[in-house]
Amino acid sequence: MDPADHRQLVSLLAADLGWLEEHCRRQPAMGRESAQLRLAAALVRNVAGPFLEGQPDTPMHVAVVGGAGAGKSTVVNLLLGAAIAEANPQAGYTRHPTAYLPPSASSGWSGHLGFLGPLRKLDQPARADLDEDVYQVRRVPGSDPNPLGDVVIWDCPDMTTWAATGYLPRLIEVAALADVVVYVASDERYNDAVPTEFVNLLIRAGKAVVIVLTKMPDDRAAEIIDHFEREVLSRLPKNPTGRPAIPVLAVPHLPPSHLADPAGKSGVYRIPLLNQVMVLADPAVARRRTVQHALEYLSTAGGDLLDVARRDLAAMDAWKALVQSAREEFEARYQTEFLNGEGFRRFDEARERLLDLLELPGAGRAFAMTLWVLRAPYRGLRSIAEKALVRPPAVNVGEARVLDGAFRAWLDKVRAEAIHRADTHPLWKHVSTGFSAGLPEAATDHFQTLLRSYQVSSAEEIDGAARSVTAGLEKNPAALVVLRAGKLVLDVAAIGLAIWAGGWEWPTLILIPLFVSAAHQVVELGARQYVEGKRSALRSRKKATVSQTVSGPMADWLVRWPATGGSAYEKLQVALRRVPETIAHLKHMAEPRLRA
Ligand SMILES: Nc1nc2c(ncn2[C@@H]2O[C@H](COP(=O)(O)OP(=O)(O)OP(=O)(O)O)[C@@H](O)[C@H]2O)c(=O)[nH]1
Ligand SMILES: [Mg+2]
Repeated sequence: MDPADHRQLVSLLAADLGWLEEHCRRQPAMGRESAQLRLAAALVRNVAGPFLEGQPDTPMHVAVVGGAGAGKSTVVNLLLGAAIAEANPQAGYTRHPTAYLPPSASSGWSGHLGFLGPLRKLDQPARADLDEDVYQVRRVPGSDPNPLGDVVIWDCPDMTTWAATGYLPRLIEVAALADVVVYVASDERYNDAVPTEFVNLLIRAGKAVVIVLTKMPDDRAAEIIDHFEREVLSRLPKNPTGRPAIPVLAVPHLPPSHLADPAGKSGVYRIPLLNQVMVLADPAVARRRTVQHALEYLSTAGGDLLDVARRDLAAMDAWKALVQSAREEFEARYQTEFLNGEGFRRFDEARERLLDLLELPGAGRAFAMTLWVLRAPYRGLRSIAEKALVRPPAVNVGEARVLDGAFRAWLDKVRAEAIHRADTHPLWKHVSTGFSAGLPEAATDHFQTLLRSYQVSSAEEIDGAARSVTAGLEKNPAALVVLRAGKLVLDVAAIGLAIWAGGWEWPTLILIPLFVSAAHQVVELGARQYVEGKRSALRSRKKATVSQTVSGPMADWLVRWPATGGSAYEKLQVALRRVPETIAHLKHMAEPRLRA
């Protein structure tokens, strides 16, 4: 394994999760989700990273967590066997994590790149209430080795709210690192919702947990443990097989003299606690379990973690739907305002050409001319009738103007809707701000580019379609001969019919032009039908072309707009795609070592 590989993956994943957390924190009521993302990033930094880096399996990290004033620092003292951690009556006193190193504990475990994320190691001891993104390491004086062996015991700030600011991220950083979490709850507040949700999250994340209930009267310890198991533990996530069971211990309310002497007078509570922690912190298995559970959690909770983006994704879908519905209106407007009214004059010319083509060439020309002369009264009458009946063609405003107008309406619609929804989600805010900061100009530029290339191909398309009215026949002399012969037969039959009807009398002189004109009318009708078919095919084709080359790409451009230009939504999409991939990759890298 190339060390650069896993380092890169670890920092990429931690950064993506960190970015999602930051994004999540900017939205109201997402504290729980941001904490969850912080935990995931911290598992990557503090568990997966050091493991892939080949760090030794010890020291074991034991983190003591719980609600404000629950007795965490007191429990740390029990674990250390010395009253060293600052227990203070002011609830929420401990503000940053402190690592206590028993005399036997190894050092040098904090050098790993990215270790504890943003927390800086203090060089000098400081008071536990120093409220900064720091941690300190204190060596426990004396020479007695701790019964837990090579262990680091972490005293942590409390867990009272999901508001993802202040010291909660510091606590999460250390909880992620821990091989064993000791969760402390005082008798009066042991089912407080937020600390319970927190321990729930840690259990789901695969942490080995010991629960310590504190400060109850001695004689109620058993009853309170029982109650806790029934009311709280039973609602915590079911322990998947292979996971350690969750022991519950009681440390009743102790007199100050006992608090001051954890190894001696409080020994009766200290020993069971050490025993439980010792089982879970067995160096032969504990670290491997920590790593394995962390990776399992990351890969199974991947979907949950990305759930924080669900509102963003829903907003993106709504934006997409809006753009698409405005696009449909654009296309409908093009249809009614342009296509339906546009006659495509080139087709009228094409029809004339088609009729010309059907006339006899060469020697037949004289016959055709004679018929043309015979039809003169009919042409005269028809032109008078047409002038009287046919309305002048509707004024056609031109395709480009219709498209321009429809596009402006499209933009107006999405602008109005974005402003209307601006308060419902940051995406709408982003779009509505965009409308006064260059979005309409950029969109119009893009539209004009699409329109220009469409117009070039469109002129060619109309020409081609009009040409195709006669091109087929011109290239097919056999068919042309058949059609001309057909027309000749029709004309001759009309003359024959006129002579048959009128005999060799003077009315025949009227009947012949009449019948010849009627025959021509039939041919014209056929030609008209044929050309109309071509014309309406061109309309549908133009509609499809506008959709494919103008409105479709324009809609894509608008849909993508919020996720471009380095916006949050662009990063969001990258992170959503990359996080599951990177988790899978890291897991894959760790597996051979976990099996070894
Ligand atoms: N008398 C007595 N006081 C206790 C006992 N356990 C904790 N306390 C006191 O309760 C207060 C809070 O205990 P801590 O151990 O500081 O609690 P914590 O969880 O570390 O509190 P924060 O760090 O402020 O969140 C301190 O004044 C302790 O001395 C106990 O068993 N008996
Ligand atoms: Mg404390």
